[in-house]
Amino acid sequence: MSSLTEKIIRAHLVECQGQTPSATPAELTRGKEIAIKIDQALTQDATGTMTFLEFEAMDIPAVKTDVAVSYVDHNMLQTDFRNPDDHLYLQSVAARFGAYYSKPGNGICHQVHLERFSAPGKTLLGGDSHTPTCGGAGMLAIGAGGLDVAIAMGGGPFYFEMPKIIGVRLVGKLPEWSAAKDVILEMLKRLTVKGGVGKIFEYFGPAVKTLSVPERSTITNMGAELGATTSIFPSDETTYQYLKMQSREHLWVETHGDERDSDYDEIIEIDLSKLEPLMAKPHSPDMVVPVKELKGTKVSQVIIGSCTNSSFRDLMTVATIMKGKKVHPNVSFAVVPGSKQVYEQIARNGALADLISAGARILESACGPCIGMGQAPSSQGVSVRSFNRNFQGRCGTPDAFVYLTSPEVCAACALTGEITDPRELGQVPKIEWPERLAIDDSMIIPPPADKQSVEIIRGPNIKPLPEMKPLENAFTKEVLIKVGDNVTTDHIMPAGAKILPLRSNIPAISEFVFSAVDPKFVARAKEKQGGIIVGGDNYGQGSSREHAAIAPLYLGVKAVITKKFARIHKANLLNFGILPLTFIDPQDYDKIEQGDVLEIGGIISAVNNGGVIQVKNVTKGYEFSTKCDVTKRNAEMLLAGGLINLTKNATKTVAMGIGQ
Ligand code: MIC
Ligand code: SF4
Repeated sequence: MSSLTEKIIRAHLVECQGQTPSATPAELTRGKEIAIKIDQALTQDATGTMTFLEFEAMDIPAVKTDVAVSYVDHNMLQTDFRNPDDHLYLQSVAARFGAYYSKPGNGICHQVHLERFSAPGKTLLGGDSHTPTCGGAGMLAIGAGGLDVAIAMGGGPFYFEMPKIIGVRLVGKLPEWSAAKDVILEMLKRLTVKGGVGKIFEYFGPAVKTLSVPERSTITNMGAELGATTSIFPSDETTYQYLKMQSREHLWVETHGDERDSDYDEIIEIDLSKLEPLMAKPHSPDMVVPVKELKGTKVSQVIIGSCTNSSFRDLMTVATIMKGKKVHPNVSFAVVPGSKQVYEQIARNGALADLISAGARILESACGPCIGMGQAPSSQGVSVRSFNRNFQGRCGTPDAFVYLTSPEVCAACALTGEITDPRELGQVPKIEWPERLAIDDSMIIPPPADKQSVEIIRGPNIKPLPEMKPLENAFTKEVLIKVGDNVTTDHIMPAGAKILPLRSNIPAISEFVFSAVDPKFVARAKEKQGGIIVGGDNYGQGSSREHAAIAPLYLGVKAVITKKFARIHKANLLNFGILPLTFIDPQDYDKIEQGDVLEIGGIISAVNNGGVIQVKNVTKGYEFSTKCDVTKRNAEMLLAGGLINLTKNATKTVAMGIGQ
């Protein structure tokens, strides 16, 4: 008897606290390291070029997961040679090593993966924080740094700390005009952006059957904003119908937990019938309030899209609301279909014409405005989006105000030009689902039979990884920057139309580290020849981008001291040999200032023993204690200067766990 999460983990368990699991069921102690076998891997272009460069460095002839897909969906503007260079590299490297290649235009990785590859009961590791989207189809789907994905593609297991399993019991039924988005916004309201750190949310209960798979996926997708390791739904009759519609019903298996309260570390209950339309205010996904509280706020832009809400269900809902009506004159209204499949369907059934006629600007199927690739709002503009992240500046306009909400609320705002509760619109749209779709996978290129003969194409935008040095036992360095709680990887290493195309070029992208937070950071880091970053709680939340570790490393950052790290970012720091330290007494955070010189010694033995490291604040003349909370495996790679260095040693495959 156990939760669904534990069942899937046990079926994939490769290592538990350093031991190979034996016939007796292993104790899945919360917070202790486990390793699981990965069945499927996904990459996307913005993190994927690094991932494949790392994969190449491993000298493994072909990917070993059952399925590996290289998607192109982030860097699509092609304003110069950089993006197309990346695309060519990704297409050729996927063919060379046996991964599928999803061409630009085929859609957002998570939406396409859900449609075409998701398989209940299987594990998926993706180089993108919203990989849990496929949890809506009963997969244990986890986002990770690119190097961890490269290792999984090479057949190595994925190591992580066993999270707590939180059961989310859903009861009741969503009222008219409330949506799955309101379920996850309610979770964010209750738990905040750090409430899911070290946790997996497992949804269960009588209301699960009232939600379609894309609706479930909206919820699991945005579990990333809670900081959760992942979120998962059971696989049931609804999952079967979804897979049947995709002509993939042969992959269906029924999966569920035993739904006893004792199977979970904690239970949260949400009565769907009590949920009203909700909205997250600027500049954090947990600033959630009822839409009616914001009624009347003038809106200049509305966008439907992103991996959270761009499914057939979402676009049909919006098209049905907009049919025969016109977008408000002061609103720029954009629609970004999540995949070619969705786009083609709404084109064939006429819904696209309804959207165009209403005044929508239709964009190609991609991440687009969600990651600041176009459609930046005007100065101080108010943008209402069906997306998942509204960190300040992410949209491309630093002083714009981005609100996150359901497609229903977006449509209502587009029509009225102000924040509007959709319940004012009257009759709720009814969506007809096709029983089966005409499937066209022509934009997913399978690997060729003669992989070995494929030549990998490397344009000038593809630069090799910088060299990493073994960890020093002691150093004295300045605090280059001190930041507060919930700092995101978008703050550390921004994206957007100007910076995203540099993802394959670490020297070039490192010029933008912390650029929106402190434009002088890079010059200071160079002048001081590196230093230390001090952060608050949940440091490094958000995106999985490794660049938030590699680019600071390139600038000479040796240690990051925080109150607490977000999961993926800490793993990325370890993978690239930056020392992650946490304050033992959080009050020591308050005493440090930017510019303080810190002396850190006795590092090697402390890292080896998972111990305490004393830090001397030379400027202010006091000492404080920090903890380097790492496993034996982490310690080895930290000392070697990161996982790539470790694997360059003779013990290559053993260090990665590949072939075990
Ligand atoms: C995001 O939504 O922030 C991204 C862009 O998809 C990132 C990945 C990246 O930085 O390339 C993510 O969520 O991991
Ligand atoms: Fe793309 Fe936005 Fe989803 Fe990230 S959150 S994968 S940028 S659509």
